[in-house]
Amino acid sequence: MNNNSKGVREAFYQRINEINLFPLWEQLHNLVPQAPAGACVPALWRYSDVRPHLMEAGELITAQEAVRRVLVLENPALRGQASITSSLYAGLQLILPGEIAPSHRHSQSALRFVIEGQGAYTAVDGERTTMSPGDFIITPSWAWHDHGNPVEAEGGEPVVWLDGLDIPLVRFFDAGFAQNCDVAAQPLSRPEGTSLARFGNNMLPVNHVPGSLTSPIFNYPYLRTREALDTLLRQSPLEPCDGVKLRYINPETGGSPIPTMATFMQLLPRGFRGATYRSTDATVFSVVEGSGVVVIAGQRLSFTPKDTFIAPSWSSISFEVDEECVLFSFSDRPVQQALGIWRESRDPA
Ligand code: GTQ
Repeated sequence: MNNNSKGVREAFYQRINEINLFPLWEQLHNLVPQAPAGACVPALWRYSDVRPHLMEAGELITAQEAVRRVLVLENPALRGQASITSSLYAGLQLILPGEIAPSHRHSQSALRFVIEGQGAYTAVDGERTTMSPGDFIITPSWAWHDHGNPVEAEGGEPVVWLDGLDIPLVRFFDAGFAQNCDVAAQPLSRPEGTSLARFGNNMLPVNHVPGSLTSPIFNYPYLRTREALDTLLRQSPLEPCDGVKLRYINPETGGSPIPTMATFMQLLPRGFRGATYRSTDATVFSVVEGSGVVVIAGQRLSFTPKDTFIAPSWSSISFEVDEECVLFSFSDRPVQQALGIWRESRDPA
């Protein structure tokens, strides 16, 4: 037997395995793949399938006891990891009239995208914002936040939103801290609307000194976003893949509102047949208005309002819709861009 025969090599691998070593050359192609080859698969959650379970959860446990009453959307290929993509977490959170989800803070950044119901609020750093369907709300890393649904004269309604957090990313870095507040609802220091007035009108307070990586706006109201998309649909050429698509920004920097997550809203006009594109940021979509079909890596998925679906990294994606559709989406794009590894490719129309 010469030195490079299979048996001699196997025996060598077994010996070095004893002291936690392995030969790179057996794995190099997996460790440095020619193109993204993650486990994440395309998936769609129909809101009509999830909602009854969420409402049942509302009877099983209070928001107070659960702290956050959320059904987590797990990628079918990443079960047990609380991940919708390899870097991001998503869940549907329910808060019933009269409930408070008590104040806490953590290193993980969160976004909320309101799916159903009126009248709930999120409080962030001493200011409340009332949540309406289609609003995009953020809770910065290490900011105290609580959610509530005060009982109005009419009795109120269940409120549901999509939570997007960078939980898997922070876990990857082993960099997560968390704390509970000693009071359920944090004390308020500013009237509602202050942040939006200060930062949400293409202006900044004259002596403002940027203090964090996260946007000082914490509710980006749907009404304004919708109006911008509608105007652009009538006045500008369509982008062949995206229709009309805008990204949310931190007005201090022009970058993403949250350092770890980019967020987008797009409008697909009636009869839109989109060109195919792909990008390295696996993307979570939430359907705001309209029904249609998305083709992800050759799989046709039909969507209707309030559904959630996911396009994995580097899988081809295109839209085919008969009705006008509005889609919210988020991904880890700013992290990849900061690292210089983000890529995108678009088919010519
Ligand atoms: O609302 O603070 O879905 O801390 C998961 C973890 C929501 C929240 C989640 C959280 C929250």
